[in-house]
Amino acid sequence: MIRKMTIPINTLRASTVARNLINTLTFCFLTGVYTSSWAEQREFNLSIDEVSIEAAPGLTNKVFAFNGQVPGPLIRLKEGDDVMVHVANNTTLPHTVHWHGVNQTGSWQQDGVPSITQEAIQPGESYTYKFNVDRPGSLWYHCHVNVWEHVAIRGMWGPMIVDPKNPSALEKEVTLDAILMMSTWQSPYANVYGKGGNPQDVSDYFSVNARSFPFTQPIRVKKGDVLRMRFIGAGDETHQMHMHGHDMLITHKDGYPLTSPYYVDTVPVGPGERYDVIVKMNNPGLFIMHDHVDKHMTNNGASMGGPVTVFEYEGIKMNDWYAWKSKVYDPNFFYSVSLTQGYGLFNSAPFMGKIVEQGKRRR
Ligand SMILES: [Cu+2]
Repeated sequence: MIRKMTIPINTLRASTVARNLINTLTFCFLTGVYTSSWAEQREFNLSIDEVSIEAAPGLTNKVFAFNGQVPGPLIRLKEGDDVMVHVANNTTLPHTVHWHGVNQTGSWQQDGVPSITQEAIQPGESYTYKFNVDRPGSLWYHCHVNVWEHVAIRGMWGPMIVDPKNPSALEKEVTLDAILMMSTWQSPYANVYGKGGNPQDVSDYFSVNARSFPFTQPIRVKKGDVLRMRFIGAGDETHQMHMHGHDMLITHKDGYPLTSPYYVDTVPVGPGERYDVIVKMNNPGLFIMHDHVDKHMTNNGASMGGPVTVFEYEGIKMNDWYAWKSKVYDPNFFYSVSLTQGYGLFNSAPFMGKIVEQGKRRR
């Protein structure tokens, strides 16, 4: 008598998975190709919401905010990952999302440009983007509809950091990471959706991570730290970011590693640009970093404002007259905490705005 043999489905599945894994490992070992075998599938949700943020003293600004915050959430990936992002437009105007720095090889329809690669996502509608992150580095994402308003003065941008498969020796030394997204504001349109950002309009507030001094934050370090700052030109003006007391080694431009990294004390961050700099924190004290376009150091003409931070070394005494003596410290203002937490999408509560009520959305 032949005994009927039954194998539970789960066991079959498990053995198939194990066999595939062994095949993959063998393939990788024999060929040295690790790319596709280790690519992760990552799936995220992004909403676009109408909220207002307090960008500076006296400036409450209505924005179109990814997940209700400006900057938008940090998206952290690894080179080669396959990404799916579901975007829900909860606002009163159309938008798209462009993944700036992703080359969209073989996936040009995912490039997020209205009337070129897709129809804009209408109010109340959703859209799913699928693409492979074929380039590592400091990337970002932003709307591509009426960019002079939505991107320049309405906060539709966020960071997307793609780790390289093979970081340099210096990159491996980094002990502290920070993301600095530069932009400007036009207060006459702060409360008027659908207007602003035209050539005749003048920016009167200037910010890093959507806040102007004193609403910005210090970067707390200790001697021996190796700090990487990723500057992103998210707005419409060039910002000359000048760090006191230290040499900044520019290692990457627009996510690409430089064959000859070079030292600067001022980084020119223009619209769309990204610069990665690595700084050896070896000079204890309190050192400012600020925009050297002097008028950017004001809030609506009043000094001191704008995109300012201070490197506060551990152990340095703060005098009573120090501007940030009583500052409530947010260690994640430059996404420094999120950047230690691996891969995924990271919201940040302090960046969240207040919901703009229905009926008050338009002028
Ligand atoms: Cu938009």
